[in-house]
Amino acid sequence: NSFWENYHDLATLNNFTESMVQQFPDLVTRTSMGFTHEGREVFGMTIHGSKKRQQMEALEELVEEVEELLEEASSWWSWMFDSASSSSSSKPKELKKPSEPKKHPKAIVIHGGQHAREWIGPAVVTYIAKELILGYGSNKKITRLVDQFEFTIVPVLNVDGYAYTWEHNRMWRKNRQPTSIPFCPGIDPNRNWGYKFATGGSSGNPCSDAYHGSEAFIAKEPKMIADYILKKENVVSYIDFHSYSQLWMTPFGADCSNIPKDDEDIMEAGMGAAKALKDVHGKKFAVGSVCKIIYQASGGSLDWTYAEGGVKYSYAVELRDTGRHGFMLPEDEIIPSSEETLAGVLHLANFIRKRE
Ligand code: 0X9
Ligand code: ZN
Repeated sequence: NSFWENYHDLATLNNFTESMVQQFPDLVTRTSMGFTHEGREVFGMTIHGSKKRQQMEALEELVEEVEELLEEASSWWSWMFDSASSSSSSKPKELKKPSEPKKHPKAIVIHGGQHAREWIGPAVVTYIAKELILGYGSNKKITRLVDQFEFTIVPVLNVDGYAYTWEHNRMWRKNRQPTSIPFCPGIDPNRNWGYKFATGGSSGNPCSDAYHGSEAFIAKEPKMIADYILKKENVVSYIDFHSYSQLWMTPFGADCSNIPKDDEDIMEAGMGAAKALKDVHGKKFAVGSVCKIIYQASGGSLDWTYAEGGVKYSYAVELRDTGRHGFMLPEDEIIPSSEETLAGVLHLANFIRKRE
């Protein structure tokens, strides 16, 4: 756990991903999400119950069936010799083939670091990955979820911005793509997604921290996640981790009068997650649509993932705190923040498992 006593630079987070893959090759694969403007590669970990374990389960099923069959055979045997009983005796069943591990499990996509200075996001997200990986096979609830869902976890999405906060300016938020104004680089990735792009709550001024970019999906970071989700087809949940404010947010951000048709389920799952989170260290997270509980923001991630990406349980979460330290959340809050957020995520996944 000492890894989560500090924040880490990009190289260290990439090493973390790599070492998870090396240590647990049956469970974790490294996924390349794509490349940024400055040429950095964005990595994810894809975590899914190992084929080995699923095959073991299939084998156990088979053994059970053989045992049943043997029992049946022995009753046939006695029927043949006792010859008195009724004619309705059943024929032995055909042996079913063991069920194959599912080829297209439902997927859950989670990332931190869309905004560069929000360091708690990547820290929490790596912690969640670690818990899913180490809990697999030892923790019953986690094992069940990791067998059922394929988790794709991307610690840092906006890697160029993140590197910039470590090397030049701790308070940098946007990516590092050039704009029409040479001394004002950077697009806000979370204003550049393609649903109701630039329709309010974003800026056309390249010098603004909420600059939406010259067109939708011109920023590499939202584009690579959107492409990944479209290609997967079976993503049931998406969580975009930000800080700060302690909010568990639902669609939409672009328009307060636009209510998702799945609002009831999305809210129920979100409130359950916030409750599970609060039960860990008592932190309160408000639940509601982006537009209603913080402000109008178009071109945000979860609007697109919900409306265009087909991801029913789409959320954006603002982690700790409520403003005392803001983006500079002290390192000794990484572990408690991670523990509570993990509880929220596990609740959400379990809700989806039971409901969908
Ligand atoms: O303004 C934002 O992009 C987010 N707040 S932050 O302080 N982390 O910058 C909230 C955005 C809400 N989420 C989406 N619209 N996806
Ligand atoms: Zn943010």
